Amino acid sequence: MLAEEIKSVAELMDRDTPIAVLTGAGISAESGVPTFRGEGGLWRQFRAEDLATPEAFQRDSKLVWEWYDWRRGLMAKVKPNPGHQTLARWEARFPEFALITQNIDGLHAQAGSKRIIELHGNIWKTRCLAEGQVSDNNDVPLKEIPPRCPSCGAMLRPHVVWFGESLDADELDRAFAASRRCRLMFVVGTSAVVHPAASLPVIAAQAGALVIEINPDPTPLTAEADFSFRGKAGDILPLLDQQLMKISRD
Ligand code: BV8
Repeated sequence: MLAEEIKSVAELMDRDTPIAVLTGAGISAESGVPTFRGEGGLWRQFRAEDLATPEAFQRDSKLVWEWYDWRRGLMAKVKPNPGHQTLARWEARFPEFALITQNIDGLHAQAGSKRIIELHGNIWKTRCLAEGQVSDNNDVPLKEIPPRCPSCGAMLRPHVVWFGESLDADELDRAFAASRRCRLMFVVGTSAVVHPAASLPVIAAQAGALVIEINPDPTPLTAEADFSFRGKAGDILPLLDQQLMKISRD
């Protein structure tokens, strides 16, 4: 069954097929990054939804920065896994390939992906609350909490999208366009509950794309997916890649 499904999907992946991939925290799970809603998704007694909000930052910027500093410490120790690496290879193989991620861990870029639509920002970037400029910051641990803008002294915030905040309009437009354009939409390692990201596979399907889900657990998207691989990203993506290589050799 799995081998046939892998073969069927690989046979759909011609070089000129426009492909879009939406990834979530699950693709980084095998690298050791805790997911949001799985075990280890908690931090002290808090949930992500309690801390990743402008209200939480307003109320206690030090606590929110401590959480991000802890996550940055974790993410600094982990490496991309074969799931990330396969997607970086596919970007080079398929002329029309869009990688859309909800993740802020930077692992797709570390794996070699160049064109990444980061829907929810990036944990390795800060933004000045006064001037708005975005800077890279890879200090682990942070030199001071909360960090301050070196040019104006105002407090910095993580350059990520919190619950209740709008996503960057350009990034979101690129994600919608890629979802409408693609003929295959892979949905890898997401519980498909956070919007507007969770609407992208629906938009793709409505535009005529086939949706392929890769997730050890079923999600609200499973019923809509044309293929649903009950497996880990680090296993299924390399299996698809091996089949692709086999087909191009034959
Ligand atoms: C917005 C950055 C307009 C910060 C994040 C009701 C309906 C629709 C929407 C809403 C609603 N109520 C509220 C909303 C809006 C809200 C939302 O969607 N809430 C949800 C919880 C219902 N959305 C927003 O607020 C968004 N903004 O809508 O703007 C607006 C403006 C003003 C007022 C209202 C609306 C902003 C959302 C962005 C939030 N920021 N991250 C940070 O990370 O610190 S979201 C956060 O969750 C991460 O980005 C994460 O990626 C994302 C989604 O989670 P997943 O990636 O799916 O991770 P999760 O742990 O859930 O699942 C992991 C999956 O992997 C599981 O399925 C597991 O089985 C699987 N897995 C595990 N191991 C593996 C694996 N898969 C493959 N391989 C493995 N080895």
